Amino acid sequence: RGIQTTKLVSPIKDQNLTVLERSKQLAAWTAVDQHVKPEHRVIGIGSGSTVPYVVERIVQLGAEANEERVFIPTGFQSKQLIVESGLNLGDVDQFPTIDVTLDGADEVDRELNCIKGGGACHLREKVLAEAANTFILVADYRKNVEHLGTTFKQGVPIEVVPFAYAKVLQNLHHILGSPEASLRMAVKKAGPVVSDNGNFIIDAPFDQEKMKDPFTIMAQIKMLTGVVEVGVFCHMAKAAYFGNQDGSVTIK
Ligand code: ABF
Repeated sequence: RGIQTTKLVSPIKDQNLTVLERSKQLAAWTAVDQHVKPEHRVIGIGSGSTVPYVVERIVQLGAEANEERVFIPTGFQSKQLIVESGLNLGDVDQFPTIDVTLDGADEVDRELNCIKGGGACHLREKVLAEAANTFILVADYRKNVEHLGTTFKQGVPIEVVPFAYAKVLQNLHHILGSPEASLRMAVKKAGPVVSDNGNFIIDAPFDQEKMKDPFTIMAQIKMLTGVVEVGVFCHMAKAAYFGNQDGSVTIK
């Protein structure tokens, strides 16, 4: 598909934010303004540090409309965010069709493929992306890349069932050629990171050439027994919004 990059200059001027935080806010506010429609009743809320600005804007714009809406979280963090913002909380098993889901990303390429899962939430994030009629990415300027694996060096996040993690690691090393794949550990190596689903996370770096074909990487990893979900999302997003350092927003 031909992706057009459009730059908007946002009117937001909040001097209390750092340039990076402001860029996240710009992306989030612009995306909400363009994609959350008055008639939308079911809205998916993703994870990460950009998404709170999505909720901030939704709260600002729609006190009345929000009373009629339900918000579906991708994990513990976004559940807290929804509840603390006074919005109605729902679940995807009650609402398997979502009008629009807005979520962050670790990297987005020129085809709108992305790496997600730096926050260990990519399984639920993919479910909500798939359930949505419209899936929108919001991110700061660091995430806007030509090819995946350019700036996000920790690799492809992979959620695995704990019983299978050693075998999956071995297969990633030997079969898929990711010798540096490793189990993600909690701060101070207190133990493995455990996802909201009770699973472990592996991070698997691949070389630049392999990452140029993200669909194949994703499909090959997903075939490994014990893998629950891969943090590569191919052709799922309708658009991506990146806040820039100069106060503009790039839309892909
Ligand atoms: C989630 O949060 C993830 O899939 C991704 O790992 C991360 C992006 O976070 P941030 O908005 O903090 O860059 O969306």
